[in-house]
Amino acid sequence: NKLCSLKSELDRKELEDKLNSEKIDVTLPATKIKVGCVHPITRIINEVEDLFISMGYDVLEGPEVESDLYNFEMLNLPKGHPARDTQDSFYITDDTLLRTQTSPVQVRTMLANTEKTPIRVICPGKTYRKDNDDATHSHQFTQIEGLVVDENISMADLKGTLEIFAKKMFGEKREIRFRPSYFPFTEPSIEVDVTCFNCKGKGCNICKNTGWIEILGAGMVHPNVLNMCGYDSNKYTGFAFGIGPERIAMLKYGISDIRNFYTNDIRFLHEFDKLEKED
Ligand code: 2NM
Repeated sequence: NKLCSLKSELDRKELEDKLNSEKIDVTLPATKIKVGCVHPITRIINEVEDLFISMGYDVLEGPEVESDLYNFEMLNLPKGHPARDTQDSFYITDDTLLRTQTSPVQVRTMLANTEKTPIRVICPGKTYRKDNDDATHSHQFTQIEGLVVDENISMADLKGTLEIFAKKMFGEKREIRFRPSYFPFTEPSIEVDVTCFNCKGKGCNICKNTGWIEILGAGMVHPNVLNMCGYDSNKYTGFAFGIGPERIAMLKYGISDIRNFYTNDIRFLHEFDKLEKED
């Protein structure tokens, strides 16, 4: 009997020791787990994709290593054109290079569409140009190019589309204006301004006191491009536009140096984490 009570006393002590040593303070703060966040450029691309998908566009991607034919020739930039200078592009061989824009994806789309059904696409992705990096230039950047081809597509369709884009990205009260410009692959070509979202048109340092900010380039697809891509330019017309997500992000978030997007300073990237949570 003495043994029995000794045993139960020892068992009790063992349990007590175990409970004491394995005590968990449930009031202690949890160990913080570091989580990543969406890159600001990816945020812009996602936002633009969502908008155009809601308007019935498809999102298409294509190769970053392109042929000279699709990157230049088919876009009405014949051999000898200054933009084709080897000084400006990353050539890999005589006729392959890192794409300088995402329009070769649209060339591929038109060529593949033998049925000539209406095309409504945006093509986001990485692009490359042999620039010296500074506050406003990066040798690798991103683009979102849009293309609509069908019968009876006009400049008015382009204007309505870009107005919706400007309002979505910069606020419902924004207005846009077209200025004549030049691109080899569009005719006529335009540059698009939006009324300044900062000063609402009064004039400030963002809009350089003009009340307007340039946001993108666009135009009606050049008949040469349509014809080379297998379309009868007498029957079909189209519009195209090129958006620079870096530029949109710099304007929207007030970032003055493009290199911030590519140096991957965690403190910079996490600034956008806060915005993410507001969504
Ligand atoms: C821009 C400006 C104007 C453009 C043209 C084409 C294509 F393939 F249809 F010919 N894609 N994108 C275009 C037109 C791009 O970027 C500033």
